[in-house]
Amino acid sequence: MSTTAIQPHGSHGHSGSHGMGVGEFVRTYVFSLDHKIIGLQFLFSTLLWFLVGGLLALGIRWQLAYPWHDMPVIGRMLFSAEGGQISPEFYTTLFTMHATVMIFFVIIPILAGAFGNYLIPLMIGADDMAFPTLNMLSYWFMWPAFFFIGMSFLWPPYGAGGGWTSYPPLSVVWDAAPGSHWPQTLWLLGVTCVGISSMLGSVNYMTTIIQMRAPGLTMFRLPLTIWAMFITAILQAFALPVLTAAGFMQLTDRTLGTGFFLPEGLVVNNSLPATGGGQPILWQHLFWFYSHPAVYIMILPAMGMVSDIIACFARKPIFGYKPMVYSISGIAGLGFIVWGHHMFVSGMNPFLGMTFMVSTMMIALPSAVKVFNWLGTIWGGKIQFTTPMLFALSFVSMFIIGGLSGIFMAATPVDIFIHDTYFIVAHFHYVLFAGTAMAVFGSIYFWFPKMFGRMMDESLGKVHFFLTFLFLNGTFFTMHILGAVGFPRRLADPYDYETFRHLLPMNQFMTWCAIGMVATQVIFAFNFIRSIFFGQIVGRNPWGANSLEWMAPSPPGHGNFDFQPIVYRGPYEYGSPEVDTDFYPQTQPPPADPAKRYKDPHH
Ligand code: HEM
Ligand SMILES: [Cu+2]
Repeated sequence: MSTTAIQPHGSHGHSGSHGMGVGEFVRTYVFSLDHKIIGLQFLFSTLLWFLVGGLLALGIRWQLAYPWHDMPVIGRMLFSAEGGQISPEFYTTLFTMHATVMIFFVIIPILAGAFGNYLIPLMIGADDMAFPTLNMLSYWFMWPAFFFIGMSFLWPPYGAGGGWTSYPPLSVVWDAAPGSHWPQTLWLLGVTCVGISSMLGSVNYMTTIIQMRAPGLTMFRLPLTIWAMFITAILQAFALPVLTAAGFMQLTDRTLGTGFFLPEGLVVNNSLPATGGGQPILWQHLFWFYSHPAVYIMILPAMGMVSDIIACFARKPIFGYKPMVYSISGIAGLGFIVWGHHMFVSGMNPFLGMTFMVSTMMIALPSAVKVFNWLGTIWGGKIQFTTPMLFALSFVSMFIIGGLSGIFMAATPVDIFIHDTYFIVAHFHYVLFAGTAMAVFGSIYFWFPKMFGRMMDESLGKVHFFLTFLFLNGTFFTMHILGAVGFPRRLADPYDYETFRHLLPMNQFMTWCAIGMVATQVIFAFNFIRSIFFGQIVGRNPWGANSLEWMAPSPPGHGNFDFQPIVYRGPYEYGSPEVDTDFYPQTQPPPADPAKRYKDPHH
């Protein structure tokens, strides 16, 4: 392993809580500039929001399985006025808040905020981010967002109900959704703050990855996690300003009487809105110009992390490293020209619809390259079925299901039939929950020993994996069947329509699977919290991995490395003939004796 000892950075931050004043505690753990602490702050906050989002989902599921039945226990607490039942207005708030929380407060910030922050400097051999203060701000901008969304939810009587997509005119006309007067405005402010937070993060990630790589770490020696974070940061930097500007326009439509998104002569609730002359469809274009790339912001980092986990536990080099990099870039590039596939039924010109259809289908190509390369990596490997590996393998297989349903929907004639049905809900839960969330779990189990210097319990981890996997398929696979027969999304009582009444038992099955899935997460929470304090203590590199973060102490001190890392090769040299171990750290110098060096037979 490499060498030159360097002075660790300024000594503050080397924990040891005794003798630490309040000011120092606040500087070290609250307004910290250290990327690791900021990453953990993001991790803890997003895991808490994950719990909130999960409970909101159970509220939705309760109504779909037992419409207008009293909700056990919590019903009386939450809506005593309605006799413990969910009202149609509250149902609207429930699905709006569930999606908002999961997308803007869980998936996006856990990938970029938690893992991006924690891993980028460590995996590139740097001591911190390029702009630590900006980094701290990016976390603290989440708090106004938490506050605004919390207020928007709790504001009596119902909270925001415009859906996570906030389509006008519903979202612009005051009180178009009952009681959404203030909550919708607060919702917009909240989402704007998340946008600012992400933007501060992405500028920092791009600069850090370009500028601060350790000596010898060329771009094509970067772990795929870092490539994915890099491309995601670029996606964010180009897509986000559009959403932020559009959100701002919606705010002024609501508060200052502009008319960007309201058509002329619109009548809502028997009153004529004062402004008009705008275009509701304009919002859809602007929103999806951000939010389609955003679905890749919600999966590319997961794909990167899964690649690292799979190579490590197959004990083999990643199959097709460069094609992987090019497909991440290809997915990101194509992601900018497909947004119209969310709008096939908006009345757009059919020719335009066709270009969106074709470009969307093209995304299947780089996606398939990635799946193929993951399979190629596993093929013939010495697979170790650790908990992180199980989650990573589940990511790959579930992403295949989610990707395939995406290709169905990309075909305009098919989508006209299934748009706004549970088929769509099935699709995005396969990519976002069965995909990204499972990758996040795998990554937590994988990098936990680095973060806390202790292991999570493997047996509990496997129980957590198998139950989650079972219940998630029970919940989400069934949605395809519902969707195929037209069961509508976002409706408090689809059974108003006689055609859907026979689907009630299927919905009850899904609801019990969903309850099982949320309950299973108690095992995870227990394991996570217990392991922070009592998990088995580990050294620097418990999994026998190659990338730089595993060369730093576990957990790394302030400034990360206690030596200057020098990089000799890429991160995937597992099973190399040059060494006796089946891994070959990026910092380990090649054998001194040239005869022992491996010669590529193709050169
Ligand atoms: C092979 C790749 C994919 C294709 C071809 C595809 C295609 C589509 C299409 C055509 C729709 C619109 C359907 C409709 O509303 O009628 C859609 C919706 C959606 N997709 Fe995908 N998709 C793909 C991958 C992904 C991934 C990777 C994610 C997230 C990680 C994702 C998340 C979503 C979400 C959240 C929606 C629904 C948004 C909403 O209406 O609320 N998709 N997808
Ligand atoms: Cu899309």
